[in-house]
Amino acid sequence: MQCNADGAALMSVMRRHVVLALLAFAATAAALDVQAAELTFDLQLQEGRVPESMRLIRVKQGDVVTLRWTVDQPMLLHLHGYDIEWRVQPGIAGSVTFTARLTGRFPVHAHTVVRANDHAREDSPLVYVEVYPR
Ligand SMILES: [Cu+2]
Repeated sequence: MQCNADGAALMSVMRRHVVLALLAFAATAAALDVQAAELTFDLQLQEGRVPESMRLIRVKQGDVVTLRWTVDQPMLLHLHGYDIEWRVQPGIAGSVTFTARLTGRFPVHAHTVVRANDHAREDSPLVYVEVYPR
């Protein structure tokens, strides 16, 4: 009988440890969730414009942001401030992923691809990325 009672006490202690471990895990997961999110935005360009409802992208500092573009003409896209450039083509979803380290408001605009590395022509911004402090 004594042996069974000890066994029950031991089980009780073990259960407590499992619960504490689960709580610790949940706390870690919550902390990570507060720190950063992975966000993907789908942007469809038609006749050189993004629909108005998609023109403002709001994220928080530290978020990992993916902009996935569908376009109707080849272009070179440019995220100012972060100075990231990437090429997109019709028929291929062109993505760019970056970590939003800088806060502020950053325009993305297109450099129509006439020749390689043509920077002569800059159109007005397609979208703005707004990065808020966490
Ligand atoms: Cu530019």
